[in-house]
Amino acid sequence: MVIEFYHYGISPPSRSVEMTLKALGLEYETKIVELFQGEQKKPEFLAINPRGKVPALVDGNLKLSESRAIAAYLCNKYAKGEKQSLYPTDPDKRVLVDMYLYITEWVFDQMMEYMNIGGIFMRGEKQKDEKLDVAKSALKFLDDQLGSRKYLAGDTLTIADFFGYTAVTFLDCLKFSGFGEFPKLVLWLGRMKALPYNEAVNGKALQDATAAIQEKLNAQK
Ligand SMILES: N[C@@H](CCC(=O)N[C@@H](CS)C(=O)NCC(=O)O)C(=O)O
Repeated sequence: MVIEFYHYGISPPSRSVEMTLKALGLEYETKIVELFQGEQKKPEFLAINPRGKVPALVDGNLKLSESRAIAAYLCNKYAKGEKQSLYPTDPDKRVLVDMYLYITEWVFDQMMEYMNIGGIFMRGEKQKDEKLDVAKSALKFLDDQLGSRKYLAGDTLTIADFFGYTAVTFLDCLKFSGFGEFPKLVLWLGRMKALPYNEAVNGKALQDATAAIQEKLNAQK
């Protein structure tokens, strides 16, 4: 039975799960949940995720939500050989990935505090410029943590990188131009952009998100 992936392109956690699906080379069927039409609160979707949020995933009898749990599950169940490094089985390595899975949730929250996506879409507001420092403090934290490492949890790509990447690049929707202050972060972003599935997962999705957000912001000028 094929994996069903409940997705909405603008959603960074959804795209992190999709990066995991692609990195593992899994087949899946995408089911778009139109968030702005409220499809996530309809009974059909609530039967899959009672919290009414994307992403969600159905694999056989399992109905899964929470993006980080889904990405970890996919690796636990399907990663073979070299792909196991995406979520290593060695406890000493895995704990570093888990650590960054939690940290990237905080990073995402910091981005959202500044970006004010709900306010832009629902209440005709703008991003919260007074919170730019909040977003930048998370970028600085990642820049410091990366140091001379290639990826967040070491020199090997892991699922934690997917979550960090989609959180940080969400800033592109506001045409954020301050990445230059964080040179190690820029190098890491370059590595992530070069992944063979990056464009398929994030390219058009980020462009569409940018267009939708900019349209809302321009309408307020
Ligand atoms: N902690 C959850 C967060 C999921 C989440 O907040 N999804 C948002 C999109 S990014 C959503 O579905 N929002 C619609 C709603 O809350 O009605 C995860 O990582 O999966």
